[in-house]
Amino acid sequence: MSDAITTTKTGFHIDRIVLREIRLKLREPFRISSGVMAERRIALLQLHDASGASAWSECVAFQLPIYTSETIDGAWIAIREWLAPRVLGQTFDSPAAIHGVLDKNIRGHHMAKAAVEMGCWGLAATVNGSSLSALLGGTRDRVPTGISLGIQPERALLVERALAAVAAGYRKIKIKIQPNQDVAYVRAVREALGDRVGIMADANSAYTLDDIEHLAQLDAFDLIMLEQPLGDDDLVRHATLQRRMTTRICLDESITSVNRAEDMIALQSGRIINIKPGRVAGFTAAKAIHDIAQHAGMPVWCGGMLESGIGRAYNVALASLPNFSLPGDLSPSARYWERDIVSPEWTMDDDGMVHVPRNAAGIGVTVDLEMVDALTVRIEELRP
Ligand code: OSB
Ligand code: MG
Repeated sequence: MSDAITTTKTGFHIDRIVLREIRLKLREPFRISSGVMAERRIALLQLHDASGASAWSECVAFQLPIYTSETIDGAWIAIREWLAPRVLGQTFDSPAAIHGVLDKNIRGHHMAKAAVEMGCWGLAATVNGSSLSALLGGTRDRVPTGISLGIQPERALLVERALAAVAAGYRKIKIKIQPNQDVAYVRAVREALGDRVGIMADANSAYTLDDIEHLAQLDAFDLIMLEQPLGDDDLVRHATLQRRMTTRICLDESITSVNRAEDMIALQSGRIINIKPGRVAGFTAAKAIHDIAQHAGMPVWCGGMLESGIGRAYNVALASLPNFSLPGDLSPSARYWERDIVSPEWTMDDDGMVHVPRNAAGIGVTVDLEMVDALTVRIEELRP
């Protein structure tokens, strides 16, 4: 095994892909400004090569188009009909080649593309005996973790959650906000927590420029950042808002590609980027955005999509790159699920750090196939 880990080849061949949907109940419903989720419908891929090696990946699209336009059902069709056929039966020298293969003349469908593209990174790591983090160029073996707290019906409940999160060791507290549950909620958390830990807010596009003076009130709370206050595709108005606020704006939904990240930097639409590999069509674009931001002196951090332990493995590997300098939304398995589908489950130490599995080949966790089979509601085998 240790011999394999030192191998530097990155080639792989994709024989077949098993596409399935599982349903996994969240321990409690998660509410953002655009909707609420109580259960995750998750598309999982298992990519197989001829030697019998395989790697799992996860499509992060939600059931409903409340975050971006993608949905699990649309992604299912995109993967089966257009994306998987481009890689099945093919040999590739490097997973870095996959992004272009999937992107050519297929618009959008980033989360579907990412599921295939990242699975190829996972397969390359597995076949070639490298950890996903090392294959990607990650440098750290522990990454700091923040928690994203959904919108609560009352301020007191939010404060209670925030205090518990700080006690658990989290390095950053992110508060979901929406009109009428914003300034007073943030103030309550800041008063309860003092300056023990960084606080931020995420609006998931709930505001318009008509709210500019209202949003500027958030400047009073010394937030690390305000995430995606305006439209998901709106870089120009975010620049106007950023000029009016001292709080740094972080873009999430708006950054769908390397070009959008360049545009954000050029237009000064914000000062921080939340990178979710699913949103940008996979690791190749995620790493390119990381590199561009690093060059521009702009911090990035790794967002989350309420992933299972499979998606989390990819996020943790990504977050081990050097410019992921702010804590990611990388909560441990137990924050989301009664039981995760991987072992070991993802955990966080008392210092709020997640350990990057850099000593194992592949994604670093083992999938509990019995559990996944029991949760599967549909399955298709894709062949060349
Ligand atoms: O905007 O980052 C977001 C969850 C669902 C939809 C959008 C977002 C989120 C989160 C959760 O903030 C992050 C996590 O996985 O813990
Ligand atoms: Mg967000």
